[in-house]
Amino acid sequence: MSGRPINLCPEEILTGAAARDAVARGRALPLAGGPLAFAAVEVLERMADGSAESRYLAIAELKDWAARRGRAAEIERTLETIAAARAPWAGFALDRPIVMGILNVTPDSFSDGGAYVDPARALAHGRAMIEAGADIVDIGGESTRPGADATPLDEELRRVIPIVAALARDGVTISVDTRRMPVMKAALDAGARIINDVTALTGDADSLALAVASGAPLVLMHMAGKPRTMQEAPRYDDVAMDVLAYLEARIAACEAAGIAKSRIAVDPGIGFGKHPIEHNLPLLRRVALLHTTGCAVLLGLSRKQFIGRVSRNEPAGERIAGSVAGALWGLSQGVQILRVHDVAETRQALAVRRAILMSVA
Ligand code: 8Y7
Repeated sequence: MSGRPINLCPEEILTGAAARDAVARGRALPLAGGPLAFAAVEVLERMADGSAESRYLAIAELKDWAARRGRAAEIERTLETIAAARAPWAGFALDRPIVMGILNVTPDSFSDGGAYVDPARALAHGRAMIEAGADIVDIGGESTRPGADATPLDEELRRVIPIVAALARDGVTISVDTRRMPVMKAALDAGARIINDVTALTGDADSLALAVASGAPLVLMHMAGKPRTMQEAPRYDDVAMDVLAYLEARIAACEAAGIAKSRIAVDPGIGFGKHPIEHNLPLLRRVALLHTTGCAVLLGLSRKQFIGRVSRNEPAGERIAGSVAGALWGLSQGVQILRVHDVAETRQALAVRRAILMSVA
């Protein structure tokens, strides 16, 4: 049934026994098959001018509302997708938060630029993040900070591949942060397991075919425009609906090429072609909208600029508490994977959250 695009963002998210009880009584549905449940949704309906009209409906009200509009079957399918258990991703069951630690082997990254260009220091930092509780180490050799110039391919390979190979020899699960097919291929050959592409396989004409052939799990991130120019004039009709539509199109392109959805994690791309306040904040508020893809959701907000903007304009190194707060927000919305610089601090916060949630059976 066609009509105006309608998206559902899970709301009234419950935890623990309250979640189980509400699901058992049919008042709520599991959120992505996890321990949280949602008892209501924000219905986002795309208007003719592109903007989103919003209404909040309890699950029971939603069914009547959809039936009156002749959209009952479609809304039912969407709810089923949001509620369904997620397949394991990259060998992780997704029954607890997955922490991806960031290892930038670049001279010019915004938060740790230059700290880990030296291979010995990069290796030590990768190992320290594993010690601190990282599940994955994300290795990148090209800065995607706003305005950054492209790194020559041979330079990106020279920075990334030796570190991938050394950490892979330790048995570390590695994702490679790159938009270039030759870097993906060399990294997978050197022992990386996961492709993390901020261009969602649009940045290199050969990357989709490589992703298909490799069988590797993927992170597809939303970015508006290219890093060089993305922050110049980002604009959206409705940022959350637009990001979801882009990611759905990229998932469809991957599926058409032969990639199973279970291999894909989606990511809203905080800070990539987004105004720090006007776009990042409503996108984070509605991050649960991404569960309608049926894929695992990865969130990367560690040390990003918006944290300083909503606080006291702290520099990147002083945004750790805000980063942890944002990570906890993501978990409260059912996000399964967190990409962070500060693994120990994030792990501590997760342990406290988990202990509180588990204290009442
Ligand atoms: C992200 C990312 C960066 C992110 C994913 C930074 C490479 C800027 N941010 N990859 N990469 N998600 N998947 O702040 O948010 O680390 S680079």
